[in-house]
Amino acid sequence: EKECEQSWEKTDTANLADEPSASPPRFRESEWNDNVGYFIKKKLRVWCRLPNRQWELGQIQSTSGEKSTVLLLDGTAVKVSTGELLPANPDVLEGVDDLIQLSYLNEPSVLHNLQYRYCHDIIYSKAGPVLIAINPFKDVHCYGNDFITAYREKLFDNPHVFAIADTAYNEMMRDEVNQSIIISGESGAGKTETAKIAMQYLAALGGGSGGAESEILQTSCILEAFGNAKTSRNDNSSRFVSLSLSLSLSLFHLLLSSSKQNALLLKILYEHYLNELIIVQYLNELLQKIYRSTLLDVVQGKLIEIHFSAMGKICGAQIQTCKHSRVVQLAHGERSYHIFYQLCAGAPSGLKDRLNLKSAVEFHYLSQSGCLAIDDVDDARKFQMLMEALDTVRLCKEDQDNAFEMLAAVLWLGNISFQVIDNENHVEVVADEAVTSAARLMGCSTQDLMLALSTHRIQAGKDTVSKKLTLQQAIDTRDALAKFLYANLFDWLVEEINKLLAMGKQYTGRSISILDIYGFESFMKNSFEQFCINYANERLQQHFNRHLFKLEQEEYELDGIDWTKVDFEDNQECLDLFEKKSIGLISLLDEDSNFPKATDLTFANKLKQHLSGNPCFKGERGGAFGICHYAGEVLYDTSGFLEKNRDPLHSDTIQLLSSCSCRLPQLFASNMLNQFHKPASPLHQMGVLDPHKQSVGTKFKGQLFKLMLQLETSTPHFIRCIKPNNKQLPGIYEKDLVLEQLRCCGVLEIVRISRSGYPTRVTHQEFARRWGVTVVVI
Ligand code: AD9
Ligand code: MG
Repeated sequence: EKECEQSWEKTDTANLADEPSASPPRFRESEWNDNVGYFIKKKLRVWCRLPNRQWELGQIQSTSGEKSTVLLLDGTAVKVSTGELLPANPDVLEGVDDLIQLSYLNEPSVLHNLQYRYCHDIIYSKAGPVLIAINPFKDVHCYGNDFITAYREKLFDNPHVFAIADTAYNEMMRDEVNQSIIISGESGAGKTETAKIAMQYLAALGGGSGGAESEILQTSCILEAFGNAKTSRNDNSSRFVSLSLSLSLSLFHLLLSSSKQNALLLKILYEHYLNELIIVQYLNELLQKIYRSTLLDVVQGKLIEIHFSAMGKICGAQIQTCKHSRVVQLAHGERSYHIFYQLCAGAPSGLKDRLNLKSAVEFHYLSQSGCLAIDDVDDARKFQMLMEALDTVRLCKEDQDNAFEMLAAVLWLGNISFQVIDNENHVEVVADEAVTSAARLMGCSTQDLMLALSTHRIQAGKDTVSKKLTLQQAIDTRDALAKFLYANLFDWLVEEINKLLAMGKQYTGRSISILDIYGFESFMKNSFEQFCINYANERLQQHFNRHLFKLEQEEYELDGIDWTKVDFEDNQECLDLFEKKSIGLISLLDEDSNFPKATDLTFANKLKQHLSGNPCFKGERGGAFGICHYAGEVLYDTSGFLEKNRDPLHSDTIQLLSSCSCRLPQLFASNMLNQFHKPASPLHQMGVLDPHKQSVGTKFKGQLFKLMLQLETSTPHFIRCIKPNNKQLPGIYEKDLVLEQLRCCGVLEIVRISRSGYPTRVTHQEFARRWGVTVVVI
């Protein structure tokens, strides 16, 4: 807090409410040199960049040639070149709600304005149409029912998530167009909290139709237990990494069945333009024409879609998520999904006995990272809350028990160990408590499980030959089984909740989707997981750019407005790097994943060979490569890339699961088998898509594609969450860190566009509908 306050001691904040008309005339920053004299005469404040690159406030005392003497707030005088000065805004503009209102729009002014507000616990600001939310890392007391009422009744109009949710709601009701609230930001910036705050508001607003709203709010608790984990960046980080089958396939099927022409056109588009949003728009139009609706079923990250009745009452919700890979391996200091620790700490004794549960430290998957607890979090208490939430969404006791059995099975699988039996490193499973418990919980015989984890059956002509696995192969098989069970459990749970949320309700098609997508990540060591996460963020960034820069400016030009184009960072090159057919990162990865002799190192070399021409790619020594993302450069380590992309699960394991007597393993296995035995669709026959060969990376690309499709059919509202420090502590505002985040989401450019653009817009039809006069001739 102290750090925050110091810089403001000498600033006059008393006349915040004054008319901003007292501000000097705006001039372009390029005209600054001509106006220095004016600043001296009027004793106006300036930003002065010191040798340590930090900007400080001061007043110009004198100027000679290229140098100016500036008196800083702390009384020291410094001599700097005039190029190191920028105009500061007058006191009356201190802490304005919307950055648009600033007379001088330079980086230090924007940073200062946000910092000023942050120090006064005002964490929300506007940058034109975008809401900026700076994570307070403490309770800022602005989410109570009194605030909800005040925003609803328009007594408050200062920036807030509630105000965004209110606008989305009103626009949905008024224009009958679906809305989306897209929340982005780095890991730990506050996206999930913001999504919950938006849900809280919408639930309050649309409540009153039989308790659907409380069910919806309770889903957060369940999703977080199963989908979130502690990482080094965030104690409650959302870890939804997609491994599931691309549902965009079903979209293609639908379209194909509609017309042959469309199919051909699609094929061409797919082959040439998959990395362009053109196809998304095209599909959209097609969809709207053919079905008069949008498809609302897939996604990755987390998308909560809240449905409203024509009267604006909540009539249900659907959650879309995707699967993860955080069960078997953890970095030091991180945790696996919260639910495991909650179950170990909070299960009542009867359940504990049935599952043969021990404390978390005794399970290898949990103890390996040296981190079992999170400060100030009581896992046992959280488990009680989870049980209550499961009851609220009406998941029956039997299903709850089945789910807990699967969790315990995963934990016991992790404790299974192997014993080397010959000098070729072949192994047998150690027959101990771990394997018997895992087998019992899954509902198979211990013998079968031991066999499935230590041998691999191969079809040789008509005979089946059984081959023993090496230690590493056996460990991989065990881990793949654990991951498979967990990923399927999560999907099953979400599906069950969706069914319960939809039960007995008629959807009107009106909805507000809240997208909370995992943030951009850059660690010391970045692997396949970060690769997927950052790719998703890159796609979302393009959606953001398109709506706030490209479309907006195109509209001004179309309307013939005299308009100087504002440049923005286009990230198309980076997306091409990922998506380009045959020579994109994903294609090259697929190619090597299917090539038995390829290694992580040969993969890295192949990338260097093919991608060095793309300015966003940086070949590094050894098995590493760098990507220049919109948010900064990230160095990736290829070790494990090929394996993670292949997602190995032997048919032996699937067979084992189908033979289990417990319901869930059986169900998971049959889902898996169904996927393989689906009749080939026309697109597959055309050779456009082949789900049998789809790798993790390609499926992920398909899911993202579908997400963009859904977002493109709704009116977007953007919230940018900012992380003010890496310590997860309140009151610390690290300017460089904030600036980096503001830069990479183009806040300054958005403000520039918004303040010279239209304040609002409606089409002729909308205008006529809202304000038109009906003439009745009698
Ligand atoms: V990640 O990409 O899932 O790793 P998020 O979702 O961006 O990340 P999250 O919402 O989990 O971050 O926020 C991190 C922590 O910041 C929370 O656990 C809270 O302790 C804290 N936070 C975030 N927003 C608020 C807020 N509006 N008020 C109080 C907040 N605390
Ligand atoms: Mg999150």
